Amino acid sequence: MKTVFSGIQPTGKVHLGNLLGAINNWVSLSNEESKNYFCVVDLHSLTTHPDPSKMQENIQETIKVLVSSGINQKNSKIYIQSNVPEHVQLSWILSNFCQIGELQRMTQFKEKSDQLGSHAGILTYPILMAADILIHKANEVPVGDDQTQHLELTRNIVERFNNAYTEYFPLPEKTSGKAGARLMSLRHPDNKMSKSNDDLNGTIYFDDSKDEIIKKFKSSVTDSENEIKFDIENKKGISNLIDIYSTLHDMSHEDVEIKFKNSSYGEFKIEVGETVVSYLEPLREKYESLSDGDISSLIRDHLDDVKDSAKKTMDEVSAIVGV
Ligand code: AQP
Repeated sequence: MKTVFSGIQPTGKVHLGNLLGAINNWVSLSNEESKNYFCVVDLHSLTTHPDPSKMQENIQETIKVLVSSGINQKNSKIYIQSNVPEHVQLSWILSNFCQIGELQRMTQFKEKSDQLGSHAGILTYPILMAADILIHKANEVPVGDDQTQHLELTRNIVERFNNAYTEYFPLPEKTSGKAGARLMSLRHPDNKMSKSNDDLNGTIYFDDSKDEIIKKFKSSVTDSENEIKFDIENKKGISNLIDIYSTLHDMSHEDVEIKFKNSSYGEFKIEVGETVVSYLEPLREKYESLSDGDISSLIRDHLDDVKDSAKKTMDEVSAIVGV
């Protein structure tokens, strides 16, 4: 049976990119024959120096969204990274199988160190991510396209560790949804949609109201033509809208182009906005029905299994490396 791991940072409100690029895929996998670990990676989020007074609220809110999205909890564990210290222990061991040059070449390191200053946490973050995946010996990692490089690095670490000792860790594979793997900002379609975008109008948050969503789509940046055509090089804005619409209607880009052949950009933007409103509505209703008590008891219920799995790996790895 395959083991799946994926994580999300509690750095702010969950957005449409997180949902279509990652969480929807988690929901599908949770209905398959697999053992799944979905983790709120609070230790990762420290790399951006978040406000400590907001941390617990963000963690609760993120877990509530995961539950509301419909993850099947029969075979899935949802937990908080810092509750399982084995992640950090394993990260230290794995750091001995990773080159400094590799870390410096990571696109996210270059981008984030420009924004935040290049502290060691931003550099070594991908090693902690490798430990997140390997602490449960996961072989499948459903993440958005922005994580491709980090997954490759994890695979390099696995190969080096296994060559040095014994074939212990599986080689994890990345899986992404067909579309929606990289949603772009509605205002700045060169940049990915993100929790921490400066321009809040570029991001659709899970709890945006209907009016806010329609307004954001109406003011989305497109181009000076009026042809609804998927062209990621020359028409980034409209391609992003086609991607969102096609993902939510399970249609190909070509079928979306045909359907809206005679529509204006303005009409199409409203259609995409309404599609997103209908998609988010049940999620928000479920979210509002959950209490903080529901989330606390879920965390308690899931934690024992997670700790057992992490401890088993850490005991075995300790024996392999001789500590
Ligand atoms: N725009 C996106 N399109 C598709 N997938 C995305 N993901 C993030 N943004 C997009 C995927 O969501 C999962 C959780 O991401 P994360 O919160 O751990 O980290 P992130 O990639 O740094 O997300 P944000 O929202 O952009 O946060 P900030 O602003 O804090 O950096 C991952 O699988 C990611 O691929």
